[in-house]
Amino acid sequence: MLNAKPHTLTLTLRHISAFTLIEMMVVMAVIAALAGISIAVLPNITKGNQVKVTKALVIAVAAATEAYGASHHQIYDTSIKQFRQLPAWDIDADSILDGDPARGEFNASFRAGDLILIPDYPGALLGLNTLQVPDNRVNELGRITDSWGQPLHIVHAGPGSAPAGADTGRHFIGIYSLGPDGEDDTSAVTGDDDDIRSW
Ligand SMILES: [Ca+2]
Ligand SMILES: [Ca+2]
Ligand SMILES: [Ca+2]
Repeated sequence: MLNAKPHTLTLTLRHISAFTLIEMMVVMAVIAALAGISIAVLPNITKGNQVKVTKALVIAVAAATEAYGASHHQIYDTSIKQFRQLPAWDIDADSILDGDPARGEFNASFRAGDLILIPDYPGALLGLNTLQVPDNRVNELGRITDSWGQPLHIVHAGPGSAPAGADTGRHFIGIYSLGPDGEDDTSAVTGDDDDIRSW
């Protein structure tokens, strides 16, 4: 009995030591797993926020263009010396939302709807006092950009030819972002359709 007690005690200590080591390894494995999960989840959370921010932006821009009402601007084209009716907000018809005249070559006081006398007029949108866009969302050309730095796009459509999901009964103006993949899926889907649209 006298010899048995220390022996038992030794075994118990060894048992505790071994168990603690296994526990520590389990805890470390759990921490490693959680860290791995966090790293894997983080980009998705960020992407989700970027999509939300861009969705809010395209809706705000669409609301401002909608409130303005006009689907065309009358432009005096100095190259042909006559007036032309050009699509409001995208007078060069490249589907990229035009920029801020104050940042382009047209550097003068300006109100949306003013007559434009130069052919390379960069746009009217940021001249609207109904639209507030943070400076970090406007690029060097004065164009409004999405969460991935790409300029927003615009689609004009006459009654009956508006894109799917839009009100087709009137002239339609929609604003969209190319989305995370940077490709235009509203004109032609490339891979997944991840475009972020106002409609
Ligand atoms: Ca354009
Ligand atoms: Ca896209
Ligand atoms: Ca795509």
